[in-house]
Amino acid sequence: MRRLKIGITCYPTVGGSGVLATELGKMLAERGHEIHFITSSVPFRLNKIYPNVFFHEVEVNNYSVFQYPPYDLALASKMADVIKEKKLDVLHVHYAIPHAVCAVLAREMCGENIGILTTLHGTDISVLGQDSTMAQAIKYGIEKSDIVTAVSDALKEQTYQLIDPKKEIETVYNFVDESVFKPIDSSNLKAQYGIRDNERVLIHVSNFRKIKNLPDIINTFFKVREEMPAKLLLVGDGPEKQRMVDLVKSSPFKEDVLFLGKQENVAELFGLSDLKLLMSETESFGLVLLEGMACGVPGIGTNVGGIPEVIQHGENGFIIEPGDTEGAAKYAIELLKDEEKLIQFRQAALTSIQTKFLAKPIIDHYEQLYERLVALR
Ligand code: GMT
Repeated sequence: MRRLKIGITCYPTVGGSGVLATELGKMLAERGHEIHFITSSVPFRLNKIYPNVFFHEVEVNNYSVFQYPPYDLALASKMADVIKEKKLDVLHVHYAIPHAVCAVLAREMCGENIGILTTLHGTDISVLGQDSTMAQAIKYGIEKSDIVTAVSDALKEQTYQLIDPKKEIETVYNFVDESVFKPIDSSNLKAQYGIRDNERVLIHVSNFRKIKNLPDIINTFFKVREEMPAKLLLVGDGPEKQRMVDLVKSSPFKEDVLFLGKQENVAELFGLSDLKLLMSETESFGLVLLEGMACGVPGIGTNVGGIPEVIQHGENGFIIEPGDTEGAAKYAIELLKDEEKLIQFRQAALTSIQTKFLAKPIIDHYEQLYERLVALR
C-alpha cells in the first residue's frame, strides 16, 4: 500500500480512546505512513521517537473577552493549517464531538478535499447522546464524516437508536499491542507489594469515573476475601478515588486493597494478576479487558455495551448484571479456587486475542478504510 499522510486527533490524556489512537498512529508509522498528531498535548502513550511521527500542539488562548476558552475553534484552525502545510491525505478523528465537527469545519476553512474518518468510542454517544443539547452536533459530525466506525456492535446499535444518523457505521474492534501486552512473569513485584504466594490477585484499572462502579469492585473483592487470601490492585485515579479510600478504611480487609494510582507499565501489573474486574454501568468496549486478556488475565465484566463482545461467558471470563456483586464474587471464587480452570480461562483469554483482537488485521482494516477515503476524493 502507498505511504499516506495521516492526521490523527484524539484526547491525548489517559483513556482508552487516546490509547487506541496513539497505538494506531505508532503502528501506522512503523508501516511507513507519515503521522501527524493534532492534539492539545503529546499523547501519553507516544513514548518512543519515530522520525515519521509529528506532533502539532493545539494551543487555546484564554483571552479575557471569552467566557470559555475556544478549544474547538483552536483545534479546527490548527487542523486546517496542518492539512494545507503538510498536504495530508486523510484525517482520522476519535469522537464525534468535538473532533469530527472540528474536522468538518477545518476542511471548510482550508478548502482542501480531504477525507475524514471518525471513530466513535462511546462517551459522546452513551452520555451526550442522551443530552439533547448535543445530539444535533453529534449527528452532524457523524453524517458529515466520510467514513464512520464504532468500536463495538453495541455502540453502533446505540448510536442508531439514540442519534439516528443517516450514515453507515462499521464496527472495527479495538486491538492491543501484543509486543507490550503479553504474559509476563512479575513474581518479583509481588514481594515488593507485600503479596504473599498463597494470595490471589484481582485487579481493576480505570479513570475512577462514577460509571466504573468502583464500590461494586471493592464489595465484590470483600466477598472474595472472606473466602480466601487475596489482594485487590486498584490502578488509576479520578473523581471517585477519595470516596473509595474512605470506603476501604473501615473494612477489616483494608490492608488487602492497594491503591496504586496512575501507572505507566500496566502490563507488569497484569503479570502478577489472576483476575480482572470491570463492573461499569456503561462501557462501549472495555479496552483494559483486552489488555488484561493479552497478558493471560481473564475478566469479569458487566452485561453492558461492548463488554459481552469481549468476554465470552464461561470461556475467557464471566458476565454479570450491573450491581450483581454476589454473582461476581461467586464466579471469582469458583475460578480462583480451581487452578486447572483458571489455567483454562487464561489460555482462552490469550486465544480470544489471537482470533479476534490482534493488531495486524485491525490495522490492515484501517489502512483499507484510508485507501477508500483517498479513492473517494
Ligand atoms: O472509559 C472511559 O472513561 C474512557 C473512554 C475514552 O474516551 O477513552 O473510553 C471509551 O473508549 C475506549 C476505547 O475505545 C473503550 O474501551 C471504553 O469502553 C470507552 N468508555 C466508555 O464507553 C465509558
